[in-house]
Amino acid sequence: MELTLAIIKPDAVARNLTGRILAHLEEQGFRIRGLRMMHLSETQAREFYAVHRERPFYESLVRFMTSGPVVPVLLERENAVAKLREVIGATDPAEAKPGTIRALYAESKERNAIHASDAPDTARREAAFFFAGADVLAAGGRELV
Ligand code: 3AN
Repeated sequence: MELTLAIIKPDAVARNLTGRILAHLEEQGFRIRGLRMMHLSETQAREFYAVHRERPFYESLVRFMTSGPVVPVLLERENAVAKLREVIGATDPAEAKPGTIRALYAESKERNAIHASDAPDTARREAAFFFAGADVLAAGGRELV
């Protein structure tokens, strides 16, 4: 079993899609092992997306990710990292395969409903960014990092 991190982004939370997206993830075989709702500070958003700080969309991305509440979700499944990337679909909803979360719910490349860790080492770092200790109901109560 593997853990990965999803974040339901401000566009999807504002449009009342949180429950539908969580149900979609559960239907795809993920177990929810941690769940929060929070409003990211600018500092947190900048740190979380630091890998993109040289990209032209960085400032806009930080503004968007701090524009309203988000729902970080710790998910467990076999092959969770790769499977979640498949289930969310391409960054640009116009290119996302039919039936993926972004094809169903994303509005644009930026307002694209959900984040998912892109590799196992990123997943460990991103999961630890939001979840620690008693917040983690991972199988057998095992440590996250
Ligand atoms: P993904 O979320 O599919 O892993 P990344 O890591 O390339 O995509 O980008 C992180 C986030 O930055 C995206 N989820 C999206 O919100 C935003 N983003 C990426 N590319 C663009 C773009 N060309 N224009 C605006 N926002 C973008």
